[in-house]
Amino acid sequence: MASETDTSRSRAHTLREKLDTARWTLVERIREVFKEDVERVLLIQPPQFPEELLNLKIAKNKRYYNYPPYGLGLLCTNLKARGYATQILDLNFDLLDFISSQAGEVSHEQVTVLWQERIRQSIAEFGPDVVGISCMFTMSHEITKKVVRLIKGLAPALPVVAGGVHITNAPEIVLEECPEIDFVSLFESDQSFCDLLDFVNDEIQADGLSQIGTLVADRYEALAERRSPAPAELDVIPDYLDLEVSRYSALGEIGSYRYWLPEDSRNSSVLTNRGCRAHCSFCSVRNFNGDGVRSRSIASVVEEIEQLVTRHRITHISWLDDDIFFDPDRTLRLFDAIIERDLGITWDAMNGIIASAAVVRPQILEKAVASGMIGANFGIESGSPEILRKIHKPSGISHYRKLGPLLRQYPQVFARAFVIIGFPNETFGQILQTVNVCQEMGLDWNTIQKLTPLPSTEIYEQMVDEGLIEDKSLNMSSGFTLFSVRESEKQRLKEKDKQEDAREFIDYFQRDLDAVPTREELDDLWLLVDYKVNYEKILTEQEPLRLEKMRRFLRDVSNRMSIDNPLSTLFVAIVENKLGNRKEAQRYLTLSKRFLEESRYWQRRFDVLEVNHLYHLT
Ligand code: B12
Ligand code: SF4
Repeated sequence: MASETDTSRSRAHTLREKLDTARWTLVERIREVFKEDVERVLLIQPPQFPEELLNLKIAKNKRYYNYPPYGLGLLCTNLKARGYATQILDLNFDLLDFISSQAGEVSHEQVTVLWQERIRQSIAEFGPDVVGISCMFTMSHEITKKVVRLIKGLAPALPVVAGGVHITNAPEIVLEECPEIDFVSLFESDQSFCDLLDFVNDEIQADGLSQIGTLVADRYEALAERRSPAPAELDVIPDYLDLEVSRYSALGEIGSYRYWLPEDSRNSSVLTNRGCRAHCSFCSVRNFNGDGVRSRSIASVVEEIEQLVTRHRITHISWLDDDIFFDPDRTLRLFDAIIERDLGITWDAMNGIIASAAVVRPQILEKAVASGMIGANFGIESGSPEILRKIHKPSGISHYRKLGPLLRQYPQVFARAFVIIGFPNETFGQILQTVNVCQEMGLDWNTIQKLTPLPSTEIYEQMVDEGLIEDKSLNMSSGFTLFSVRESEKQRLKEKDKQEDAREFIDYFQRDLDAVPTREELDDLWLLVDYKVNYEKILTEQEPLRLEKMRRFLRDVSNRMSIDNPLSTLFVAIVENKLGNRKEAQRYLTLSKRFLEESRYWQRRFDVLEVNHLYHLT
């Protein structure tokens, strides 16, 4: 009679023969890491700002992002359906809650102690069999590593799985830099993560494993074939367990239109489509979600909104979609369904609507507004046809020319453009074309960003080939914008750190337009573009609703986002003056003068922008 060991050896042998090498390697590694069955799953959302860059004043102003962890909520629903007990630890929420609850100053040390303590507490009290950690942004890379190391320090044998967009985009870098992570979960993991745990518990066979990677003897091994959730599997509503969904927007931003919403607005987010029809070369969405767009049923979307309204008293939704206007007929049906339910919500689309999608069927915008749209970003990126072609933007200048007048029919909507400068080999002249197109479109605001080459994107490869960035690196120290600090704020901080950096500022558009700006020049160019597309137009604006929009937006910039900024405060004064609020105008004018006197950086820029005379206009 064969012994038990013989039987299991022969079973292993048969399995080994049936599986390809990669799958077998993963199976062995899973058996090595998971010593016990899994019942309890702890899911962690790390802080969404690099700890060392945390600006406590901005946190107190509730200006950091604070979204309920949608992806983890979906995982919870699916895990619970398969019988697992789950807990979500949202460290981002906990930290912002802590900071805002303290009357006085909070130190960075206190913040660190707090998140570490929360993890300790959860592990001790909940007793997880596995920890799942989410990492969406490249700028959360370092803090994610710290969180994982703490967990492994506390419980070395506790398996740790990391998932999310950044993990998927750079799995090898993540594992190399943080080998304490046992497995990376790739792509949309709605089912694949549950499958992994089911496999550990012998509920499914090895061929059910997918989208998972690990390090074996320092080598990256993965089952990297994508198994995106099927359409029916998208009709899932996130289970936020006991998270205080109704308090999230009171502690930070959800969407970016707080200034355009009632003060007591309670915001949350909803996802209706996965993926995007386009393939812009700088964007990592296609790598993560795969080709094309998959839509959820409208009934499921509306049910989710209804639950948010009734359970959490949510009044405003920020769509998480990358391509919210995909499939015009479905989009119209969705907006009609929202109108029919009469839920009294407003909504925003802050991820960059495809401009061509908005102009080819103007009825979509009409229904969007009727169903509650109060704010939207449009992905414009550049005003140079050549750059738009190179980056495969799905819209062109002709669409942008139509978009401006179309949006002016809905003055109640705060419309913004996303603009990028610093594409590889982009000249000053091409950036000037962007300035001209933005001025012509005349949207309420233009959000300008310097290009960030994200791992796994076409532009990243291109820049590696051209020797502009380092391969297999996050290029974090190369001066790219990995974090949503306003560019002028970054420059100001640099100046503060290093007095001699208050270098000359010049109007680059008066120089050789065929030249390509250096990275340093791009920092200054950012301010110049910002001034030309956002501030200049205010000087001639007379329309009261547009001025009101500027008033609210600039007050938000001056009081909550940027610190001691004489430009935004000067323009608040100008707008207040135009609206007849003389006292407020005076107050902001005095503030602006004081900030200007204190900063050599700004004095140089004011000279070149020729704005000093504006102090006499109000
Ligand atoms: C909504 C959104 C935002 C929102 C809110 C994000 C949030 N906290 O929920 C806000 C406005 C804050 C935002 C801001 C930014 N964003 Co954004 N954003 C998105 C967007 C459009 C959708 C994200 C989302 O909620 N998806 C829906 C949920 C269901 O998916 P998910 O969370 O990824 O979860 C799934 C999987 O990832 C996985 N998973 C997730 N966690 C875990 C954990 C475990 C254990 C496992 C197993 C699996 C798993 O399973 C889930 C179910 O499938 C994505 C694009 C995209 N399609 O991902 C860009 C995206 C994430 N953003 C991006 C960028 C660049 C930014 C900004 C830097 C923009 C800027 N320059 O200012 C800022 C940075 C914010 C900051 N912290 O400073 C890039 C990120 C690239 C990168 N590597 O960093 C993306 C990919 C878009 C792009 N153009 O490439 N963003
Ligand atoms: S349209 Fe937006 S989401 Fe789609 S690929 Fe381009 S940048 Fe990414």
